[in-house]
Amino acid sequence: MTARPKRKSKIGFDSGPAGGWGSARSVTEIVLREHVPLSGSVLLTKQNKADGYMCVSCAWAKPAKPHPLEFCENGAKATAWEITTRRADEAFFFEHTLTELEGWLDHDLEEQGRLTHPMRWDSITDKYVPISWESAFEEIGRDLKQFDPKNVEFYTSGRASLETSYMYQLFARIYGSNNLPDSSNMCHESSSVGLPQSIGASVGTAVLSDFQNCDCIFYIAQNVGTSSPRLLHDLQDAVHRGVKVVTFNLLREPGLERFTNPQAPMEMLTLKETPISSDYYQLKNGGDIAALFGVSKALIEADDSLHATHISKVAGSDKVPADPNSAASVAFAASLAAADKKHVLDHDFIAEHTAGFAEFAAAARSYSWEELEGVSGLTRAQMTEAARTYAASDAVLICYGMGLTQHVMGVENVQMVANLALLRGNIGKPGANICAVRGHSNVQGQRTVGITEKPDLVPLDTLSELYRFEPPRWVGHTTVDTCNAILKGETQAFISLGGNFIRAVPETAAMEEAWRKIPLTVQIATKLNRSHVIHGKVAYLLPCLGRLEVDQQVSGPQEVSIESSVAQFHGSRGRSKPASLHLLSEPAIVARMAKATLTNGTVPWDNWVANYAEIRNAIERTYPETFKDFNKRFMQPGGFHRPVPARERKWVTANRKANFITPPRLFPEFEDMAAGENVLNLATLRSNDQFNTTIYGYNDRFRGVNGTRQVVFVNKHDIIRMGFAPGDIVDLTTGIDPQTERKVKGFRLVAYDIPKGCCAAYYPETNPLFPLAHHDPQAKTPSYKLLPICFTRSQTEPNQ
Ligand SMILES: Nc1nc2c(c(=O)[nH]1)N[C@H]1C(S)=C(S)[C@@H](COP(=O)(O)OP(=O)(O)OC[C@H]3O[C@@H](n4cnc5c(=O)[nH]c(N)nc54)[C@H](O)[C@@H]3O)O[C@H]1N2
Ligand SMILES: Nc1nc2c(c(=O)[nH]1)N[C@H]1C(S)=C(S)[C@@H](COP(=O)(O)OP(=O)(O)OC[C@H]3O[C@@H](n4cnc5c(=O)[nH]c(N)nc54)[C@H](O)[C@@H]3O)O[C@H]1N2
Ligand SMILES: [Mo]
Repeated sequence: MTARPKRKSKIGFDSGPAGGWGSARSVTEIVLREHVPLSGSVLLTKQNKADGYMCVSCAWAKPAKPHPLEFCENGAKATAWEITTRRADEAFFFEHTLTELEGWLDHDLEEQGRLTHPMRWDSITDKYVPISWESAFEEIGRDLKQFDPKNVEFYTSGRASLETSYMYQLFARIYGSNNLPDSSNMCHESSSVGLPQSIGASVGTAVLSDFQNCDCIFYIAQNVGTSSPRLLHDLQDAVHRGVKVVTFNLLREPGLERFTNPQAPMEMLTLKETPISSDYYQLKNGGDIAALFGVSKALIEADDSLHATHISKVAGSDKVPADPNSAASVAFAASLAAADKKHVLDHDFIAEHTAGFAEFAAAARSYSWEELEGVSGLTRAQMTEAARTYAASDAVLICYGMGLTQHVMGVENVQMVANLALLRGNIGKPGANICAVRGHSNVQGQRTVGITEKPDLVPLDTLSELYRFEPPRWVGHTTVDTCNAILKGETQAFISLGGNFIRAVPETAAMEEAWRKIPLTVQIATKLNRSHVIHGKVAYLLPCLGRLEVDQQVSGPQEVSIESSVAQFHGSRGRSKPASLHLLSEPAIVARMAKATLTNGTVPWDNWVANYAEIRNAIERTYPETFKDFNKRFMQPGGFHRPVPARERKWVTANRKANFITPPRLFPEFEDMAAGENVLNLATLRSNDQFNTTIYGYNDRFRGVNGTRQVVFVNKHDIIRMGFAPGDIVDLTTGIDPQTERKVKGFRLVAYDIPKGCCAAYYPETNPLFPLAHHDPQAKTPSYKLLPICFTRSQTEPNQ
């Protein structure tokens, strides 16, 4: 391969609205660059349709009545990336040693195109060389039989279908392992741990129609324009109905400010923009507990004051005891008086459905406004204003994303969302629900069919009965536990169903070294990435069909299914010609690996692969309520809903109530913090030109960055205070746990609209900074949105 081109970086702030012509141009560019055949553009008309395929990008809902083109800029990019005509074939691997490929950037590895042939690493030449499928499975099975199942990891990235995921967890469990770490452990695990305690649901309660029934949306810590652009249509429609969108975000994300629908010709021609957020509260990262406490405090105190007014009225005095110190609270009190409100809180709902209110209200009252302002970065007036909007609405939908979950206090962040909802009964009624905006296209569904390290979330007795084996009952490894096991040298095999584990996890440097010592790594993948070029002592790279491709089996072309962010199941039928004749489908790979490994003969693996409807029948037998009439319903327009009891106000918690859960503090306490002026709190972000560790390109048009990702966004005052100038090149080091030096070099300082004390940079380039132990203690979700880091002048030029 010719030398990697040096990219020209340009940083400016000319970002237009989300969508619009910028979006159309960005799609065209990637379609041309990936040499997508014309049929590929036709393929896009089938995206997210009942008779088509479900996009491999994000997990946003697929409406029953789709738009003529139900795809977005980033969905189109993901499609182009998968159906590219580029190939990382045998010739490519013949040319390059893996040591050489280690020097390549993430983008350059994946840009080689689709993997075409099963490969095994050859230690003599240091290259991946072709191997037959038969030999690969035989050898992997032989090795797995030798290992202790407790030391084998079965990782899943959130793209694999329900069918594949069900088979994969069954394989792991019959083999004897509950080590089923998945990308969700790094993503919405804080929701999966926090929401069950609060409302007895492990997923959000929202349905798509809530966007049509709400009169206000609180939109917290999610970057809709980049991460789930189709959701912009739902927001836009809501805004057109007069719904207020109240946003809390570290950054002023263009997608949350204004949107031009790239699929509406008149909007494109007239450059008509829809403003999205009616109120935009830019807060510090890690400031959400304080901000939501502020909103709650304003609500609770306004309710207290109405109550006091009522009592004084009854007692003959008419004085309104509004706080004279705050114009916002006076205005809030006046608006309540004008509307002749007796209450701000929904006391009936609180009394009938909840527990823990008194403690929560006492905590909200006890925090001073100064404390809440200091931690959140918002003013009292802003928090009170948000409370007023909240109180004026009958049905509030609360959406949130990674800016809440990826924190040391991620579980508490999520529980604050539930607390806010419970104050006014904003859950389980039309328009009022919690919407956890999920990441990978089937990350939610994988959990539903048993991909979890927690055995109590799986119907083990049913599995045992159906397949006559004794499932392991011990608690398996999360992603963080898996990293610890790898670092300790305990892991004997790592099987990866998609993903790019060592790039996605924290502690990159130590993980890469430990990764090389794993006796066996098996990667099932579509594209080459760093978790493949750095590899175990014995390593296989097994290429699979993507979801967009025709999956031909004995009984004919197959469909698969997925679950969206709003707990709807959908069928998906591949349409595109497979990238290579040698590819196997994911179900086929899992089945053949299982057959080569297991002695238990009770699973009809071959029948399942011959006809995936049989796998769906098995899923239905395992989860009869959730998947009732699975095969009949999964291809219907709009899919079908999974029952979520909290949506019906049935609380499947220990006390059968929805619980207010009071966070013990507003902000995490960091031990061993570096002293000094040059410490800022880092949040890691996605650009508009990436899907996780897949880097499509080096532009982030929304943030005005072109040709580089090696940047750190900092408030201009902080840049100057630290003795730098915008454009200076800096090194970043981790500001906690100083015993281990963690550093990334050569980042350009970009003066940016971000609160003082905070900074932001792209993932995965900054993952070497994250200590493995820096995670939420309950959910073990890494704190990717909050890490103190230090800045020093660099001697290194940016490598992009
Ligand atoms: N194009 C594209 N789409 C994707 C992905 C992708 O990489 N690219 N990834 C997919 C996956 S797996 C996931 S999980 C989702 C991720 O989608 P998001 O949930 O949007 O996650 P991020 O892109 O990491 O950005 C989080 C947002 O939180 C804000 N933020 C950061 N820290 C804080 C904080 O402490 N408080 C508040 N209030 N805001 C904060 C950031 O400014 C940013 O706007 O997207 C999915 N979709
Ligand atoms: N610092 C920091 N780190 C983070 C995050 C962050 O915000 N900040 N976000 C975290 C989050 S939310 C997530 S979800 C994880 C993501 O972690 P992962 O899910 O492990 O990573 P991805 O980048 O999504 O995986 C990309 C690879 O998946 C493979 N692939 C793509 N499609 C298919 C397919 O159809 N089948 C198979 N078998 N393989 C396929 C390709 O080989 C591709 O290279 O990263 C986490 N890491
Ligand atoms: Mo994610």
